[in-house]
Amino acid sequence: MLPRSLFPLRFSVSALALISACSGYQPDTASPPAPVGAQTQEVAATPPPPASAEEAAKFIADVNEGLRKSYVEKARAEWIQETNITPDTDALAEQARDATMAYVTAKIKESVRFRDVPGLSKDVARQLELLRRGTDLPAPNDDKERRELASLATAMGSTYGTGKYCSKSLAKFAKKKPDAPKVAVASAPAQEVCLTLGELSHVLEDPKSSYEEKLEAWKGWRTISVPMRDQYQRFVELGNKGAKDIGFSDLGELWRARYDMTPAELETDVERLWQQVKPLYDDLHCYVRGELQKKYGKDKIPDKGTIPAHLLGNMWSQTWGNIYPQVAPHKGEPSLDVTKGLLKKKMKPLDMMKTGESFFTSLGMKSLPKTFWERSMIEQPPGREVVCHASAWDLTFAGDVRVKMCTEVNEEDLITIHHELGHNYYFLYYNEQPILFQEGANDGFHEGIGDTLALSVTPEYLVKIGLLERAPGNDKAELNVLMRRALDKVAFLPFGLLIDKWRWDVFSGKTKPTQYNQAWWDLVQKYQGVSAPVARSEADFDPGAKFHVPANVPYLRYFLADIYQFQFHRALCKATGHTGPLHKCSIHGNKAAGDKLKAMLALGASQPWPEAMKAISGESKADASAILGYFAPLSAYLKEQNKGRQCGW
Ligand code: X8Z
Ligand code: ZN
Repeated sequence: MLPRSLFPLRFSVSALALISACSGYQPDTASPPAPVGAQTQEVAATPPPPASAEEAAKFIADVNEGLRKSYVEKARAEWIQETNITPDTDALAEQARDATMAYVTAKIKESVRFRDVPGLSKDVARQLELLRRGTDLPAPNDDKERRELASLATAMGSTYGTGKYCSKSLAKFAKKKPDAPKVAVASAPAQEVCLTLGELSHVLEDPKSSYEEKLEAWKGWRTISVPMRDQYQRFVELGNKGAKDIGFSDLGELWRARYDMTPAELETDVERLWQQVKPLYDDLHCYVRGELQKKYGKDKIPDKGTIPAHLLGNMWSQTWGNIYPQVAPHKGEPSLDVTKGLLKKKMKPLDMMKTGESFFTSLGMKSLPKTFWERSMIEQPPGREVVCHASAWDLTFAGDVRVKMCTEVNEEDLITIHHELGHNYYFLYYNEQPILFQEGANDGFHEGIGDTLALSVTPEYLVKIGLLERAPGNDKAELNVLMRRALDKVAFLPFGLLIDKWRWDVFSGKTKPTQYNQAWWDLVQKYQGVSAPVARSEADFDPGAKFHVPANVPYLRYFLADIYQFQFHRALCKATGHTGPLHKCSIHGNKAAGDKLKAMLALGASQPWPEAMKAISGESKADASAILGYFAPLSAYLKEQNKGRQCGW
């Protein structure tokens, strides 16, 4: 997490926005936000004298100090809560969130008087803008409403974090608890057991679990979010109030105002990127549906239909890597079984973390601080409730970085480790910046760093570190490797887009509370070509069963990161002198690539993101040609395989 987001935040990297000569978007100053709290109300009664550039600089310096204090207090309270959820830690975290929300919102409102001051330095002007756009959840003016908002966020976060579904028929999927009897008596009637998200996810991931078991796990997890429905509705009302009070039409507009372009320009740019990658997604969807049809039959997966959401190996159908064995192009050829390698080497979560760190240090980057190893939560601790969703933390803005993960020994978590460490290294390299610049160039950059390195986890690299005996030596095996990667990276694209499409419409009021669930499934169907395996209704609240909704973490960042990481990979590979196909490149061990990366990380949010993009790639726009180029051989294969199939849904 980046402690600056105002909510159960974790990695929530906030925004940045450009005020410069060439910026298209200037905030609407015609109707300055209403003042907040007694102090500012007094100010409003007696208009302040015109502010000077010096005062603005002093204001920003003070805010940086105030933010440091407030964020650190909040981060500590949240760390304790998320690694040990109890009514007491909930209450303390809520207090800290409330205090930060009050502080940040008050400062945003105070900052209005400096906005148009002549002679502002570029840095001060940018920090003023980042302050205004940086919060994921501005507080409403009213103290009571602000506290209510903080309390709703805590309640939803805890409901998600402690959510369980109890079942007899899925009891065999529960992890053996240390105090459970070692030998199960086969004839004994099954006891009801309450399963966590991790355990329910295993049912969906397991190629041996039945259609019915998968369905029960899928439905079961969605029972945990039903109580969030009314809370979320109120949360939206209050969040929107807060956004209006700082001059945005709603919370969605605030979230879209962070990309050095207008919210409308952002939507157009995102649509441009989606149209670039959609044909590749459609081809993958068509192929995967055809292969799954072979297993489940046409009655379950009809031609030209959507894919039932519980058959793609993931609770939200967001990445499909777990069904790789069912859809591998060349089943006889060796594939990359990283999990097997990890288990064979008897690696523990800590060893996996060390492997992740060694990738970063191989690029000439520093080692993680000693405190990282002492203070991180790398495995799920026994006997207490924790938020298992992986996150990276910067507690002090001065090197106390950590991860919180319930790591399991498998390939997916090895990749997640690289993802989280990418956040931690960003923290470490922009530590010299003022707090308001201690952000990613935009939030998609923050999400894309670790993933960029993970793209270099090639067969050759795995051989180098002893996780694979031999790199696959022919085109068929190579295609298997590309397929495995596409099942994560290409499959994710529409999912990365639709969560915030849903929230933008919810925040703007286009989607009414009575339509929450229907609107969600309409988007899943439209973008992913996936549908709920059983009828859903407005008594359900399926969006709440995805972490980022109750946690209020914006999601567009992951869509952008999915595009950017291939752009970064292409640029870093160029720096290593790599020629040839992009999917064959690994930057591991290359200092020139490391230097380029470090230079970009150190900028933080001090420049508009196109400048950071230039620093690493020489390009100044997001460009999906890198992801398309990377998967070009697979794309040709998919087209060939899909001949005679009716694609689309
Ligand atoms: O939430 C995450 C990370 C933490 S920033 C584990 N991710 C998204 C998700 O799990 O839905 C990474 C990829 C997408
Ligand atoms: Zn992340």
